[in-house]
This record gives sequence, C-alpha cells and structure tokens, in this order.
Amino acid sequence: HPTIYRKDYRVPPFIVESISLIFQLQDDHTDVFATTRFRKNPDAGEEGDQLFLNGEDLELLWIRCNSDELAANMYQVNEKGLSLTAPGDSFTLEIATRIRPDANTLLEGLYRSNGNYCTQCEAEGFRKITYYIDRPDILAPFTTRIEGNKSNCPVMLSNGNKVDEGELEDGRHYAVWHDPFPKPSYLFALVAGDLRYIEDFFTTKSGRNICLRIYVEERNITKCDHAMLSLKKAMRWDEEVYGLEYDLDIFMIVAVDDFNMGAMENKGLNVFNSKYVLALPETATDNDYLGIEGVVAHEYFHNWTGNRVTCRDWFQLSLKEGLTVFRDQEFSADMNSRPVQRIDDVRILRTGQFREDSGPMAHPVRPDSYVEINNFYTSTVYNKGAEVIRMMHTLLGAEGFRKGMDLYFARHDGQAVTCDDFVASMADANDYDLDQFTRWYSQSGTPVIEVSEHFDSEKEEYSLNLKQSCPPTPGQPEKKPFHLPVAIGLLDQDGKDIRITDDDTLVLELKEAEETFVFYGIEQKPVVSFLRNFSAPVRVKPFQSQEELAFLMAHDSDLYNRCEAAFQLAEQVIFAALEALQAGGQPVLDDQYLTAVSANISGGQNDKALLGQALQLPSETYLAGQMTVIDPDNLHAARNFVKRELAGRLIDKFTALYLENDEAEYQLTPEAMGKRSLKNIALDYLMAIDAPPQEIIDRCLAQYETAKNMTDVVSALQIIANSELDVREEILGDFYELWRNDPLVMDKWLIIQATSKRQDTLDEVKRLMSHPVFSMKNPNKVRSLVGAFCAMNHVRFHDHKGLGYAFLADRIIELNTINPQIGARMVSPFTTWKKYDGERQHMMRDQLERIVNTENLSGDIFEIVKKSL
Ligand code: DPP
Ligand code: ZN
Repeated sequence: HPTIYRKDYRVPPFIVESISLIFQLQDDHTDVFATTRFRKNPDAGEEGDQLFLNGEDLELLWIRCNSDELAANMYQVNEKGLSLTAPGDSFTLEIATRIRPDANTLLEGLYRSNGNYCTQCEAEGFRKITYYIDRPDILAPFTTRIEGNKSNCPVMLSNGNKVDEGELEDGRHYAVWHDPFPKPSYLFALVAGDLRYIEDFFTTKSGRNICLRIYVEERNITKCDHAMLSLKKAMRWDEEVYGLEYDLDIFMIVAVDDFNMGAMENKGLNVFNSKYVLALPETATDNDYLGIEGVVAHEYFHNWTGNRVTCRDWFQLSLKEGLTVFRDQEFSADMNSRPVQRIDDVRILRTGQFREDSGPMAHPVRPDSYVEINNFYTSTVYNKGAEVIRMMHTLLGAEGFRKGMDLYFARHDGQAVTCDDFVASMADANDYDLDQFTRWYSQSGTPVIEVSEHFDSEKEEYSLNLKQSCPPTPGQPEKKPFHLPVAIGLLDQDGKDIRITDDDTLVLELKEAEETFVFYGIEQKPVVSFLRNFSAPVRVKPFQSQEELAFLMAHDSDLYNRCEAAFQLAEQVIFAALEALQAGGQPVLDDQYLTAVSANISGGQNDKALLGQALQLPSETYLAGQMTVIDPDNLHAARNFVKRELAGRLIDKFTALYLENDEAEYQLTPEAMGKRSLKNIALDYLMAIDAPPQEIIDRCLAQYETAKNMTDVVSALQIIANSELDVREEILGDFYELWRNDPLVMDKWLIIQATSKRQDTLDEVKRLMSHPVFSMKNPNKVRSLVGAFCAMNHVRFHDHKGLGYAFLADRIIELNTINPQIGARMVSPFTTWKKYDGERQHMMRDQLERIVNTENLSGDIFEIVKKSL
C-alpha cells in the first residue's frame, strides 16, 4: 500500500478535450464504451509520450486508437490501469469495458441499490467504470448515452441537460445527456431505474427558469417536500449572500438507500443517502429535518465551491469541503437559530475533530500524504476546514470575505486550484496579510491557549495575557505560532458589556507565542467573556472560577458563550464527581452549580432551543477526550450521578419545563423545535431520577403512545430502551411492527438499542446482527448498529472484559471484503487506545494486531490500523 505525497504533484502530461460514454445496462453486467479525445498538455514540458489511464476491477473488451483496434502488444494492463505510447500530440481512444454493478458491494463506481443503478465516483470511483485519467485536475465536457430496458429502467439520468431520447429494439430505450461545463471525473453520475419524481421550479435572479426534480422510489414519493423546500431556500440564499446563480436548466436530486457518504454533489445530478432526503413528521425527527436542510444546501452550494472551481489534487479537498461546510453552517444559522447552530457545530468539532487531532490520524487541513484518500474525508478536512474559513471571515468581516469570494471566482472559474489560491484571493481582495494564517493549513493539532488576567484598580487597567502552544502530532514535533482571532467581551458587575470598541465584542489578533492586551479606563474588575462565538478552533485551559462561569451563564450577551459557560461548569462538576468516585468516596453535587442551573431554567430564556442546549451535559465521548487516563466506568457513573442529582433536586422545575413546552400542535418552526427539544430534555432528566415517581413514568409511556411526531416518539423510546421497565421489550417490539417497512425508521430502532446503557447491550447488538432488518452490506445499517454501539456507547464498548473490542474487530474484518471504506470508518474507536488503562490498552492493541494481520487487508483499513499501532 504505497503512500502518496503532496510534494510529488506534477501537472498531467495529457489533457482530455472531451469524453463520450455509452452505457449498455444489461441484466447481469453493463458494457461501457468510452470515446475520449486526448491532447498533449502544453504546460507539462517534455514529459515523454507514455499515457497512463487509471482503471480497476474492469474487464477490458477492446481498445481502439484513432479508429484502429490496438493489438495486445500495443498496451499494458495491470490491476491499477492501462498504459500505452501516445501516437501523437492529439488522438482519440475508444475503450470498451465490462463491469458488474450487481456484484459491486463497495458502492463505488456503478452499483445497484434496491435494483436501481447509481454511481459514486468521488474520490476515485470513475476508474471502476472505465479507463481514464481519473484525477480532479482533468476537466472535460461529458456526453452520456444510457441504454436500458423500459421495464426496469424507465428513468435514465446523467449530468447536464437531456439532449436526446428514443426507442430501441427488444423493449429497450436510450437517453442522451450533455454537460457543457468541463468537469473532473469524480463529478460524473449516472442513475437508472424505476423512480418517480416530484417537480418544482426556481426563477433565478437574472430571470432564468430552472426545473427542480427529486427522484425516489415510488413508496417514498410523499416524503420529498422538505428537501425540495430546502433546495429552493438554498438557491435563494446563495444568490443573496454570494451572488451565485445556478447554471444548468435542470437540477436533480436522487435518493438511494445504499450510500457510503451523506450525499454527493455530481454536476446537475446530486445523489443522496435517502437519510438526507426523506421526511414526514411521523417518520423524521427535528434533527433529521435540520440535517436534510443542511445537506441539501451543502451539495447545492458545491455547484460553485467544488464544481465550477474544483480541486487541483485530493490534498486540496478542504478547498471545497471546508468552504462548503462553512457555507452550509451559515445558511442553517440564517434559516434557524444562529447560536444553537453554532453550539451544534462546535460540539461536532470538539467531539470528533479534537479527538482526531490528538490521535494517531492527526493531519493538517491540507494533508501532506495519504495511502487511501477515502480515509481523508475527515472531521479535520471538513469541520476544522470550515473553522479555518470562518476565521478568515472573522478577520476580514462579511464584506471583506465577500470581496475575496468574488475575486476567487473571477480568477478561477473553470479551474482546478489549491487552498493557497483561495487564501491568495482573500488576501489580495482585502490587501490583508494572511501569510502566517496559512499555518492553519499546514500544521496539525489543536492549539492550546493559556489565559491569565491582571487588574490594577488604581491605574484602572485590565490586561489579558495569552500564551499559545500546540502539542506535537505525527510528523510534526514542533509548531510555529498561529494567527488566530480571539473574540472577547468584558462584563461589568451588572453583567453588562463594557464598551471596549465600537462593538461590544472585540477581536484580538494573537500572532505570537505570548502577547498581552491591555484595556484602559476599566473601573472595576470585569468578567471576561473569552473566545466569543468560538472564534478559533482551540482548547482554552480552564481559568475561570465557578462563580464567574455562573455569572457568564446568566448574563453574557454572546449567547454562544452563555452555553459555553454552562458546559464548562458541567464539565468541572462531573470531573469533581469522578475524582470523588476514583478516590472511593461519595460525590456531592456542588450547590453553586445547582443554583446556576436552576436560575438558568427560570431565567425566562426566550430561545428555548438554546436553553435546551445549555441543559445538556457533555457526552461521555467528549469528556473522555479531556482525560489523561480514561476511566470509562467511573466517568459513566460520575456523569450519571450529576444528571440524577440535578433531576432529583430540581424535579419541580423539570416537571414545569416539561408541561410548559408540551404543545398539542405540531409545527416545524425553530421555536416549535426548540420547545420540543426542551420538553424532551426535561423528560430525560426526570426519568433519570432514582426510581422515578409513577406519574413521570406514565407520562413517558403516554408520550410514546400518543405522540404523532417522530421527535417525541423516539425521545420517549430512547428513554424506555435505556430503562429497566417491564414494558421495555413490548414497546420495542411494537415500534418494530409499526415501522418495519421503513428502513430509515429501522435505523433509529437499531441506534436506540445499540446505545442503551444497560449491561446486556452488547448481547442485544449481537442478536440484532442476525435480525432481518440488519445487513452488513448497507452502510446505514452498519453505522446504526455497529457504529452506534462502538462509537456512541462509550461505557459499554469499553467494558473491561474486552468483548466489545473483539466484536468490533470481527466486524472490521468482515467489512474488509464487503466494503472496506466503511470498514475503515469503524476503526475510529480503537485509535485512541493509548489513552486507556494498561489492561484495556493491551486488549485493544491485540485486536488491532489481529486486524492488521488479516489476509488481503484493504489499503483503507490498513492505513488507519497501521498508523494507530
Ligand atoms: N459528497 C461529499 C460531500 O458533499 C463529498 N464531496 O461532502
Ligand atoms: Zn461536501
């Protein structure tokens, strides 16, 4: 498994002028005829005349060059591709290959999902369809003709606009699609099958009428309205915020059940995991609705940030992903609650990305090397990448950022470029020095900021001393200081912002390893609201007292930081309980904390969703990431203790909260979603009480039975599944009978059982492996059962007997032959093995060794396991 290095990038020796494809879809195979016009690349210098075409798992039928069939001695084929000597500066190759979509369990290239054909080509799936220069800096216009049976493929789609269609013999027909925008092969898509669509229209700001279609299987046709609405909102938003208009005449989304990722931005023909399309109030939760809105927008936004301007090579993946995640986050913030969106985004970053950044897979936002590019669709590239874009937005301001975006498109529309090109556009458009800032792209690891404050009451001076450092990461023992924006506010004793600038928030620019910022004319010692809105992706060493955090929780004008203070306080309290438990003592809940939470509940917060967020205790997985030696059992007990104590002592408040926010009418507004979340958090606390009063149990059961929306149903079900109630089995069985034909609802059923904190969860998970709704071939199912248990059920996965470890290793070895890309994703809970106690380390290491010694181990799994050992 060779390593590929960014420094080895060379411009391609040949370029493609155009490609025409013919797909003949047959029952047990598909024949692909590719006609490609190549030309020597004038920018490549004297690179020689050897042409290499990527191609894997292909059956080569024949190859012609400028219409003459090539004899077998004119070219060489191996398992990676085909090479030949170019016959001149410009020539045409016709290549016929045979592929087997039915046998394709990798879900890369062309495959079938519930009988329908679909493709996934990012990053390197096109080479599993035909021989081609399968790299993102080869851009070409595509013409695609599809031939299939009218009976099982009434619908046949590809990128661009449909330019021809007609009848063939034997009950067959054809459709021809042309995409005039030169694109890399990873954006190619083909869909064919028995699909229905809903249709709508969008008029662009320049008055063009765009046809919008969402294609699904017939059984799902009533579930597409929210995705369509989200699409139209996204199209409008991109025009309003960035002036970006859609460019083809039609935009299509297709939903499939078998999909490795969330969705894919193929030009004009997005293919989605059905999870991010289908929703009805009775089948989808509020989070599902928000997820759909965000992902539909994300893929749509790629049309400009990714498709019109694409990546030069895969090391630049964050060029499109970091930027597009930032764009979808801002879109969702504009459509819903901005502070809640920010809290969610930061939670994802701190739980997933910080963990990655402190482990063996830590890599820069723009990596320097990889074995398997699929392993680099990471939280670092996506979420930290988005934070890097956000910091530029913070430093340059919204207007300056827009100027940078405009220049980026003016310079690079139609090109394949690098992260440096993006930063250069931002810098040049604003005449702003971003040289030091580019370290965010090259240095891995999460910077740590140490804060110390000094107040001189005589001089009326307040000063903040900031030190930054960054721990060593693989291949990077030493780091240089980052250029980072630190947004702060100073609160006076009444909790009001002291005006320290035109605004209440000031953005300090920290560039040195240590700097001191002094504020004059400050009469009383202020309370600092530090790193408002999480202005940089860093860890801040705790420096504030419980009093100060409680004060910020009650008063901070920055709503993000109000919640942040609540989280920090909760974290301190949980860790105090953990210490007590580890010392063999009884923990006690701090009164100050209780008072702060109580005040928060009665504080008349008008953003319900925000209060809901503030009441949520940090997850065990997140807390584990803060510990030097992780102690899963005591951590679980400590968190439970805090939850149980809070609930027991604030029972009246939580009960009132539940009742106040229980609404008969179902609406999908941010306010209504906020109320539902608050109500369900209150219920979760109430049911955490030791032996909850019967009336609370009855309320929970009644909610399960009477609720008409999935948010309320699964909230109750999850609590029940976590409990020892007698009715538990019966209710889980009832839910199954009701929803057994809806795969997405069945995913929830699996997740709920896999994340139950009961002692017997692993046995239950093993039983569910042979349940008819489960399949190792369907990524959603694997994620819902195996992934949920191993990555989201910290205490049970890390059970001291090591059975969870053996279970996961077995699944990874099984996935190695079915779908190694998903298998590699599953390795993640093992990567932090060095942070556990000696015995657990030993057991996890044994399992990693067992995996690495598997015969024919794929590059995907090999890379992550090897780096972890
Ligand atoms: N489909 C994935 C995404 O949109 C990869 N491009 O992020
Ligand atoms: Zn993306």
